Amino acid sequence: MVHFEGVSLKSLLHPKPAGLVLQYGTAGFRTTARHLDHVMFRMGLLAALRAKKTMSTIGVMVTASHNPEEDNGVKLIDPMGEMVAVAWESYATQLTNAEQDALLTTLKDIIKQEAISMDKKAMVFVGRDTRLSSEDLSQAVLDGVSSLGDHSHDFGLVTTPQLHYLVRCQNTNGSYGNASLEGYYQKLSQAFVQITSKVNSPLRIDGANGIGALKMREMEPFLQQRLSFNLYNDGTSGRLNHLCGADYVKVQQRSPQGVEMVAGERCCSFDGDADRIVYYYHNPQGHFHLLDGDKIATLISTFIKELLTQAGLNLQLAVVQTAYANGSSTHFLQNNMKVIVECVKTGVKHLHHAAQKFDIGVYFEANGHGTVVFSDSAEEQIKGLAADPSLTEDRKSAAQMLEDTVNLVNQTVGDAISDMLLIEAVLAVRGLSVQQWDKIYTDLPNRQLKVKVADRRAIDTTDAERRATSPAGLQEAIDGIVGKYSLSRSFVRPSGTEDVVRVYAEADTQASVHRIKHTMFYWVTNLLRILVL
Ligand code: 16G
Ligand code: MG
Repeated sequence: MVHFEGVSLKSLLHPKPAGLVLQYGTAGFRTTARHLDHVMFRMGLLAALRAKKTMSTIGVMVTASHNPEEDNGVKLIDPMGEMVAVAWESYATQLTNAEQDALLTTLKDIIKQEAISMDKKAMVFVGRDTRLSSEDLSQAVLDGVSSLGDHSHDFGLVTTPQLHYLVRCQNTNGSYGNASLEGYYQKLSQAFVQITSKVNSPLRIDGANGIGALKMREMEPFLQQRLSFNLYNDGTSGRLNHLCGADYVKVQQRSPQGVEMVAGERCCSFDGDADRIVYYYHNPQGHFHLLDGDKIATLISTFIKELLTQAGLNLQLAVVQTAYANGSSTHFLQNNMKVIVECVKTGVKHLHHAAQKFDIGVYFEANGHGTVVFSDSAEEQIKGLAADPSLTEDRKSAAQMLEDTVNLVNQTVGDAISDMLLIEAVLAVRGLSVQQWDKIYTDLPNRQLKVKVADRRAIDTTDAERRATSPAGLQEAIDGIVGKYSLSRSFVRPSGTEDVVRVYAEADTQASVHRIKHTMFYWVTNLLRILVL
């Protein structure tokens, strides 16, 4: 029997500012930290309900990822370490927006609608990033869980993907790994050490002044000196995500502050919660070169495809991208690599689910968020082959390398640390320099732009956000603009995390991109202004 008095009483300590309305966005709630105390308490409640419903451990991560330090946010993690089921996002929004006196009724409605049995105790795992506000906010989550009489485990400072990993380990009784940070470090390090026979030249890591830097330091002893790296922006002095980190580097297309760039040497940047990574280097002339999620997906999928061929395994391999994927990458994957390429809407949950339809699905957003998912059958076949004593040496070593790759990947969600280790392993095994990797294909010049409009919801899109269905006339205008340039593409979509509209443009030259961007800006502001009048 549950007594809801605990909820009533404790919720008073985490009051909702009257009238405040928030929306569970692409990756959870994200806004200024000042507005989030009641949200966190209520997400503690919801996580406990979700845990009872699924009879599994659920995760709650307190972070606002690459947003500025003053923001914060919260993401719920489902039993297999995935983003929470979409159907529950609306419960999250309802519960968050219920005024103080309607909280219990809303909570009971969800319990009734989902027919949740309240008898058994639930378990919720909680983690947080390094933001100043995160400690108090994660305490509010813990209060929410305990007010229903349920249990929680506070992992404290962890990267987002570490918490996803911990949840999956817990719910699979250890078959995915040990549900501890040590288990995470051991699993990944062991796989990395097994794949790499030689050590690469030092890697420069920009930790975005966030949790990733801290966790790399923790992991260092486990890596047995097989990875040589220097950490910059490790949080000891600079501000989180300020002029550094994966998002800054990708959007600005320039190196972060605080990293000593040496021509030809590879660098990478994590984002604030270490679920994204991008690589880059300066050429001898000092020009910046970016290797984003598309380049990473190409490197990893090529590696896996070659190993599959060498091992004689017939498994279906696909790459999942979004509209932001550089046209050159899609062309290369489809025409040179001959792999299946799917395009889906922005947001990890969409990519993840699309990738799960294949034996092996490599998914990456151009912004550097991505991972590889292996079906149960693919994993079994790889393991079976690696253990087969009758194989030729060649096939055996490929099968074993595939098995190590499976172990090196955090399949629950994009993970900067795991991705970085996999990239470093591939570069070492294939003897590739960062320049050689970069030359696999040449990116088309591209730019992004954000536009503030009165109502971004005036834009509707279709075809994985590549075409606009409203406002009327916008798509026709875009077709007219891009028709004038070669290899050009452009689209507009409303952001799922900020109150802005995003414009993307690519073409054969920087000058064309520039012109498309400007004309797009004109049309977007013009059409949306007309709409809101
Ligand atoms: C969130 C998403 C990311 C997506 C971004 C788009 C997750 C875990 N994160 O950060 O995948 O690329 O939103 O933001 O799903 P936007 O809608 O503002 O462009
Ligand atoms: Mg992130």
